[in-house]
Amino acid sequence: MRHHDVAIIKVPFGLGGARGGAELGPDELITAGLKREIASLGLNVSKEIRVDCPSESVAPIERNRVKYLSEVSQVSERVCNEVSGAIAGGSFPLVLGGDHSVAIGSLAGLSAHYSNLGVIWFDAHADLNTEERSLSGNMHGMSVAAALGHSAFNLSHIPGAGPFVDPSNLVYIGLRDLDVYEKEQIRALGIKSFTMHDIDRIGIQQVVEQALAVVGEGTDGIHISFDMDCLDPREAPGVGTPVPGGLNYREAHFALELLASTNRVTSMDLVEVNPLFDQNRHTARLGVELIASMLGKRIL
Ligand code: 4U7
Ligand code: MN
Ligand code: MN
Ligand code: MN
Repeated sequence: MRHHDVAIIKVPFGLGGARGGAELGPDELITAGLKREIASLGLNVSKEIRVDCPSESVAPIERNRVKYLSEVSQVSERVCNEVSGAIAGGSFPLVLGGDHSVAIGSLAGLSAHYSNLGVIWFDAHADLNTEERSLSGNMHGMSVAAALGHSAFNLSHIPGAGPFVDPSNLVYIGLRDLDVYEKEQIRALGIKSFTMHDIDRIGIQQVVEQALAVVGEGTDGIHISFDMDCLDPREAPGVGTPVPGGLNYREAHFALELLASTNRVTSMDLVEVNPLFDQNRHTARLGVELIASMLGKRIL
């Protein structure tokens, strides 16, 4: 880690998700010992921000296409400002979700500081749906589309905000549940994707090294967006949209350890911890451990 200061940005928002509970994620991660873990790495929590999030719709839910668009927009704008402020203050922004729609704000905030940002998206899903093409209307499945500027979702009123990411600087790791439209998009845009099949075939080390070759080349920052559902549900049951056949415990840690050792990662989201489906705080504790690996924790 190049940074000594970590800004914890808690985003207790769940309206972008498929089912409630992700809004409880940030507090659960804190309770599971996140700050202790960061301190034991010799790092300093420079600030701990709690983004004010709506918990129920103020307008009637738009049921047909996209759910809670105005709430997601509001939260995105706030997260964008906090992430941008953290970077301006010299801290490593650590965004705690919340459902994955919070990443729209992260990427918007980052785009004000990086002209060529690399992004590694750890997820069972590609989150590439648009309002038009989504089968669920849930915005946590649209964050990448929003960041690529494909969605009607528009944050251009936020100073400095994007289209935030170039598809050639984006890599997926852990994919195993894609909608037809998402598959078409991945092919059409040529997004480098390491599915579970690829991880089985070449191993997580090769996957991360090849991913780094894509996001590390000519980029001025690397953002990790880590959806806990990239893990196998046996490792991480406490998520809103579990999919069998995911990363195991050591694969997830090893991937983040390898990324940490490059000293090139400049920000991270950890999202989709859903305490309502967790067992004995297992997923939150694993989330804390994985953040520690990303922040440079070594076994020896
Ligand atoms: B997550 C889904 F249809 N693709 O759009 C959708 F399968 O942030 C899932 O990765 C989205 O957890 C999952 O609703 C979003 C579905
Ligand atoms: Mn999600
Ligand atoms: Mn996701
Ligand atoms: Mn997912």
